Amino acid sequence: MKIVVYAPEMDLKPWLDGLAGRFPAADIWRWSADCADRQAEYALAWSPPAAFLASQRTLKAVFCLGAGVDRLLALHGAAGLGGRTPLVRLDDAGMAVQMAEYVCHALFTHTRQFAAYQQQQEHAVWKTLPAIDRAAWPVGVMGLGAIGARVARSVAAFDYPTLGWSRSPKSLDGVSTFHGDGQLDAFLRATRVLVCVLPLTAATTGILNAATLGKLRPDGYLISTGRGGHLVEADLLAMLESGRLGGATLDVFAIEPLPADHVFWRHPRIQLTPHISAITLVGASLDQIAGKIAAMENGQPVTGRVDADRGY
Ligand code: OXD
Repeated sequence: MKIVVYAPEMDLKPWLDGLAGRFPAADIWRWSADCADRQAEYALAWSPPAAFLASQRTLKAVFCLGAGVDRLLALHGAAGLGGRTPLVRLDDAGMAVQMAEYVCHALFTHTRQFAAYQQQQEHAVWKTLPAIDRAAWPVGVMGLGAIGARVARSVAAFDYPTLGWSRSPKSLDGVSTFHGDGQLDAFLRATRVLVCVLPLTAATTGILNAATLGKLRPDGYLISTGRGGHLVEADLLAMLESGRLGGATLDVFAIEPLPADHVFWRHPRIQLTPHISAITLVGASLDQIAGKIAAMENGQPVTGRVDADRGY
């Protein structure tokens, strides 16, 4: 078996070692432009250059090493692989629990006023701030796939009124669900803390804008961990400026790494992190990928095949 790996932003050694352990007889290599002629049956990739997939002509499948497939899907289509070579995403692989943890942390930091307690500590002030009324903090989660469902269930477990919005109808215990364009307004109007874990597709690009954020309950809050392309940055800044939104926690940006002179870095009402809300776990991901390769070799179907028309 021949397996090629390329993810310029990741340390590839554990991936190559882990694959060698799982497929001792396989020929496994790290792609580079110098060996672009070498043809593989399986590719594992994250944010590769266009030349990577374009150079591969005998692939049986491409595995995406991150949660979001938008960038790889574009290259997959451009390389003419759509239709004949499946692009396969990870099924959770330990990312959903990390995302739930991140979102809950951002939510609690804001609602439980931990920034204010931090300031109190700096001045040795011992003072109890008023308890929160959870009913006044409905949380709406956009995207209810494996990751969004875990996020919504985690938030609901802390008794925050929890809503969820997805493209097609979904039902989740303890979560009021909405779907499709027709129910987006009702979802937004009932939400105060908006969490976006949607995939980035043509339909979701720019979905966090003045019109949608403007429908949130007063003193709303945004937690954005899907993709930077969901957010119209100028609209967020204007809404923070006008006081229409109380703040935001952002993990993803239109341009990554976020340029050092970007206004978000020093904005008093923005908390940000460098795209770490759910880090790909090598062991869990390789276990899944190895299982899927074994299934494909036996002519069995695999889960997580990306639908190019849907965009995820
Ligand atoms: C992603 C990831 O898809 O980090 O953003 O996995």
